[in-house]
Amino acid sequence: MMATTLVALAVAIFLGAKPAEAQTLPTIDPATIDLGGIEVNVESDPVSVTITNPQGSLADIKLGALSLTGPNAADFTILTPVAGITLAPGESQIIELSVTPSATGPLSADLNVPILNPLTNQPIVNPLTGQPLSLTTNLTGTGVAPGGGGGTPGTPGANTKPTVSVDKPAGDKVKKRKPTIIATARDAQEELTASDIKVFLKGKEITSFTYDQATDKVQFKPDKKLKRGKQYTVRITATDAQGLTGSAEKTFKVKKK
Ligand SMILES: [Ca+2]
Repeated sequence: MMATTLVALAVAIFLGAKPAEAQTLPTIDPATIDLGGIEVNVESDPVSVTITNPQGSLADIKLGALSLTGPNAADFTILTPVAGITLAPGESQIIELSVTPSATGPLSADLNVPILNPLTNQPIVNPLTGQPLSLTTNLTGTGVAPGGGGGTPGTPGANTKPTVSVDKPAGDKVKKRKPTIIATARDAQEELTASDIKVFLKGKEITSFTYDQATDKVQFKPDKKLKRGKQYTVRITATDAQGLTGSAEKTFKVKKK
């Protein structure tokens, strides 16, 4: 008996039998969300929309199975499973979503929230359109290239590879058989550490170098005396946290006496 009465009431309201009651339709807020620039294959921060069954509404509503439609629906994720939740008059439900762009360029999708009659589980008909009542928020954004940016809002600055240069020997000849070799290795985005740097002499890795973070200087001496009249190549690489590597090489000869 009670249930029948409520169904009749709900239908009457949503059929617009009483024009004043039409204002008590559930709402979704906001109607549009721009997520801005999001790096490709990186999940955005969550954004939220709120479904409200307004105070003054005379019937409960039930949220149906949420869906995403539109050209980039597959890139968006509904983080809050809310299907089946019933909202009494005055109650709200927040739905969180995120986007993980699969490609660069504009993104667009619609979140659709069907509104059901909790007693029948059937869609409530929007009295204004005669169509099943479904609330929609349009989500937009832009997939941007990793490390790219070009000033798109919300885009991290470009990452650049470390810069490396060999300072000493300055020329292509050295007198000493154990010459001091000095290089500079720095990164524009981060403070490098010795573990980011590799030093090779004639292709063999040297681990006895020092790296001074304050001056960005790499310094070492060969373990063994170099041979006079022979040519040597020193190679120094530096790799940043993102895996970008910069390097420098210098070839020099040990002078004959
Ligand atoms: Ca860098």
